[in-house]
Amino acid sequence: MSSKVSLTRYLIEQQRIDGHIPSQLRLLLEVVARACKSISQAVNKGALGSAMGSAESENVQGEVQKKLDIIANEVLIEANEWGGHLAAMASEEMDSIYLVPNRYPQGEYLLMFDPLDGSSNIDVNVSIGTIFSVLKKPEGDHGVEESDFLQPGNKQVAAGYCVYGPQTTLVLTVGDGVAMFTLDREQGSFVLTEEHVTIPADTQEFAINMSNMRHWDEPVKRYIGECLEGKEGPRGKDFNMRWIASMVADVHRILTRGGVFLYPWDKREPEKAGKLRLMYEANPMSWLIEQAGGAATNGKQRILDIQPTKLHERVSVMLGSKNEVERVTAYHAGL
Ligand code: P6P
Repeated sequence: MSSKVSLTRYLIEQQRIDGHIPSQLRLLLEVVARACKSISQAVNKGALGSAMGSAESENVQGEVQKKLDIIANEVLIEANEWGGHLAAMASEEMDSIYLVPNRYPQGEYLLMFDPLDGSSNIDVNVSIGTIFSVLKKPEGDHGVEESDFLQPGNKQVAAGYCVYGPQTTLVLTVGDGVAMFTLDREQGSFVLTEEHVTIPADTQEFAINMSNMRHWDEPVKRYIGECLEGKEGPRGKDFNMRWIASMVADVHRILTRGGVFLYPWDKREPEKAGKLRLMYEANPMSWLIEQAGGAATNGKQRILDIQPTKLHERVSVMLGSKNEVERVTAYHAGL
């Protein structure tokens, strides 16, 4: 019988192979995975639990919070604050950073997360997920400040998400490819179900919210317009479209079968660089996509090279199958 490889065993064996996972980082990833299991349980209860609906409050993004947004945020904070592996955390649901209380040992890592991405889908039973990104705290014995988090995505030491769909699947990279772990509810543990995930360089499937078409910049209108022209147009092939309005679910599909995802800047709020957040949505997802052989840009530069200036800054996102991302990026350069 083929023995199942648990998340713990995978992390230990990976550490032996390439030393990418020091013990404190392994502890961090296992704690985050355990927190995702708890969030999955709360999400799966649905209307049978007491966590559905709006929390009648707004987050720093000005978005109405769902009860589960707040619960997921609290689960991640409580799971991680005492372990001694973290110095501080940051979340889409919190205005400022969260310092590990002095009563707990301080660690060397910074954890950022969107505790429940796509939460507008909760009440209609569509897949949602948790996205997380891990940085190292900069050297020095100063206390942690918000500026310590403002590192480009190419400084991440781990990144991943957990998608709460027909299966609960944890997807992870520490810089040596992408691995997927499916929650075995009978055993209560994540089991390795895919590793060395790769995305085909070409695709015939794009993901974008078409209702915003009239607001897009010309290069995006040109790119999507050519996809819509199909076989008769310059692309010479037909395209299919998907939009789940849950980045985790759309990215999971792309990691599973290829595709291209776009949430570009548009004219509705021209002062904002885009809708999605750089630090805890675009950066972790872009690293996963690149580790699987794809590409991720903001139309002008590699997302992972963007130097952040604010914790909750937004960014235009184009990611997925390499040849498609390179094409839409070239259109932004007028090519
Ligand atoms: P729209 C969810 O709110 C989210 O942040 C992403 O997960 C998703 O891709 C996007 O916004 C959906 O945005 O404008 O289509 O509802």
